[in-house]
Amino acid sequence: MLNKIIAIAQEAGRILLDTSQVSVTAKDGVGNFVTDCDVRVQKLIYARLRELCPGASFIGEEDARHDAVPAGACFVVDPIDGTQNFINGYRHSCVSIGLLQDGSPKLGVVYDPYQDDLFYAQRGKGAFWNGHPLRASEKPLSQSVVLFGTSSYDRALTDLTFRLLRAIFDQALDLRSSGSAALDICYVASARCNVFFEYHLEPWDYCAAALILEEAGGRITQIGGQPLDFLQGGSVLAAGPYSYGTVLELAQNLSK
Ligand code: 2AM
Ligand code: CA
Repeated sequence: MLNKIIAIAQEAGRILLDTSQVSVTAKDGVGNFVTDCDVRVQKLIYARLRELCPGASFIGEEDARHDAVPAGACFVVDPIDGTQNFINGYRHSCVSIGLLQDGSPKLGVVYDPYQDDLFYAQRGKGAFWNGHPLRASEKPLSQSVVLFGTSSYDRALTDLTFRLLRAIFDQALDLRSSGSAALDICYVASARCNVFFEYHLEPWDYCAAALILEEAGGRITQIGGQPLDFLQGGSVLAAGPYSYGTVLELAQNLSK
């Protein structure tokens, strides 16, 4: 099953690499776009996953919302995470395929075709990058490089985002912002960076990467410490085990 899902993510990733002309449609919010390629790649992934696992449900960016996380097997798919990067030719986007079993993540595959970076995990079996085991960084916040997303499509979150960012920056080494939440979380899982946060994301942005980070020994919750929401989406705080608590406390102090 894992190898077949990896092959599907790689097939989808090749389409990102081979696509130079994209037609862009605006969605709700500032800078929220979908391309014809997102739609085409999602259709391909769904068709392949249906062949592999008939009867599975799907949660994805272009689908109608469910009332509850479906029971049984449910794929949570982002055909292109980092759509703005993709539109601009920034070459930092990925395909993300998560699998929930009765609402709990069982498998995650994130593939960046530009770097040929393949991140994957199965619950209880560890996390891997291109075949090598992953371990999240054990550095404290004072030795951390911190990734963040701005939730740019919802400007009501801007003030909160930048207040937390300032509080973190004062205690950390440096900041980065990449435009792909799924890759950001995988970068935390592989200790390329140490912390990621964003005040609003959708389940397909983080479902697969969340399991990869947990299997690499990292922590991932909402910014208030609540478990991730795989139905509605919400905020995300992802970190290594020794920086997670410090950032959680900084976020809690902001809302006092
Ligand atoms: P996308 O590229 O699939 O749109 C940027 O930090 C992150 O925010 C990306 O992972 C991006 O996913 C995500 N994002 C963009 N628009 C969003 C929206 N309307 N709701 C939630 N997440 C979004
Ligand atoms: Ca996304």
